[in-house]
Amino acid sequence: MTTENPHKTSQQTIELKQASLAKLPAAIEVPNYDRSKLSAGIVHIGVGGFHRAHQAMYIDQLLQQPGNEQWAICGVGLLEANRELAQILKQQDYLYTLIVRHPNGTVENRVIGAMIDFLFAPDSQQAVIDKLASETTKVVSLTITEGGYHFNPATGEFDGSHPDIQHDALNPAQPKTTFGYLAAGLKARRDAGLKPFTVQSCDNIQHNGAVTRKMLLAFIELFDTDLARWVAEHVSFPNGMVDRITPVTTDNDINYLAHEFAIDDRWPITCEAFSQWVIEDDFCNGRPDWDRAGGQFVTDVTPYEKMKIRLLNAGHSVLGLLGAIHGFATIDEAVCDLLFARYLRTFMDDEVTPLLDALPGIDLTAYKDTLIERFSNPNIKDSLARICLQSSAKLPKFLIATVQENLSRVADSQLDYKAECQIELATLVLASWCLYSDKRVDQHGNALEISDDMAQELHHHAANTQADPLAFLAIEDLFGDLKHNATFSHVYRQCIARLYAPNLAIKTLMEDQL
Ligand code: CS2
Repeated sequence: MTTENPHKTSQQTIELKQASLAKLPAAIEVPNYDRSKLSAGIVHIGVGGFHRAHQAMYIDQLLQQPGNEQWAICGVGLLEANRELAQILKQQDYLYTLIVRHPNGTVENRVIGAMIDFLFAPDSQQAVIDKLASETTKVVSLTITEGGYHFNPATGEFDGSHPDIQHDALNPAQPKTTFGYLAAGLKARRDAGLKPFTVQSCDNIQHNGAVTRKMLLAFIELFDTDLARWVAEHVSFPNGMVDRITPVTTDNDINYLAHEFAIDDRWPITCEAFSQWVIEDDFCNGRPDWDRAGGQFVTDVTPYEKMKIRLLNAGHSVLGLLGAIHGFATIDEAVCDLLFARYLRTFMDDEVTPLLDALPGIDLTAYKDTLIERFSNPNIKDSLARICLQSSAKLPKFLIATVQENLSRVADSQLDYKAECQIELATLVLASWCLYSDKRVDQHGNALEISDDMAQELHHHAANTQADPLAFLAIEDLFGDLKHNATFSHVYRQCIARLYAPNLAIKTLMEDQL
């Protein structure tokens, strides 16, 4: 561990590679296990920053304990956008630096050695299927984001309309999507008389295992009912709650390693110190001892995931949307504003906490205190752009579900609902999302980037708000029937009227909602 500028060096830059590990300064921890002895029992699809800060770090911890050599990771990238990552990882022997930044300025730097191969699927389709079909592959884990699961957020049913899903259903031997590859790999195993692998979702979705199972089966049903039956019977899909705040890598991270330690790592990952992984122990073909690396096995992950998604992720969205309209750039900047902090805390206390089950061993007040501390970490520059990215895939589960659950406690059109539930603070966030999608500028007129698969639809509906204040809510796939709920639409209309009034000052509206 180190605090500031500890090992400034004038030496020549060292390229991060297996052969150069021994030359790295002592302040950088390196794998103390023999990577040449490892084999990849895990194939991971979707090697983003989160996977490398979370699951790969857990495996790295495990590999430091003898007897776990079979649990290294082979990464798989399905998207054209992964081409550069594939090249960089290969060049660096799949090594990268994890920069863990504590709130007090302490930094821990560790080279993670858990990944030993990476397959870029667009160039190596058969190699990916062969890897999935290989007997040594025991677990296939996923971080493919909410959108990768193809479910309709309002109904929870499989949505097979994506052109790539349709392609894969028609051409199961030449897949493009995660589901297509999983089906091809599982089919090859069944045909070869092998046991299947476990499919372990590490995405931020409630009941991520059950959702993966339901969507994958619905997809396979489209073209091979026998295979679907076999998968339903033999494959396990454990649910899990994952947590670690991991901002997008920037040049600052690369420059930090170059300037402080003369290390040339082209894709390091920065993350916070906190990390949590709660897993249901349901693996059909063996598993790593995640609990020996800091993970926790439980029989039912439901209350943990609800707590995390409705407090942490929703809290991020509250700060993200309101903060973006205010003109803030990062989460820490937003939460260090006293009004934003109070708004967030009141939202968590009044609108979410009453819906959460008590959890043995978890003190919700302490959990919320810790969240505010984590969000305030000045060394984690988590951009609001990352938080607002793909809001259409996030908000239905993070925030809209909370509003719906609160509303279900009162009869529709009950305008004196406040004794039963609170919805004001979340509603302002949803109305702000409408403004954000409509105007695409902050309150000072600066452009806001909208990166969302539904960007056009969001904009199209939001742009009708002047004519019909409830226009945005017509997107039923996101809002369900909220538009027809008299209690909700009353509060929402008030928010819209104020958000669309001249000289918007979001903080005044926030203050008034409190
Ligand atoms: C964030 C999450 O994407 C988001 O909106 O809330 O990525 C969050 O940082 C992680 O879930 C933390 O575990």
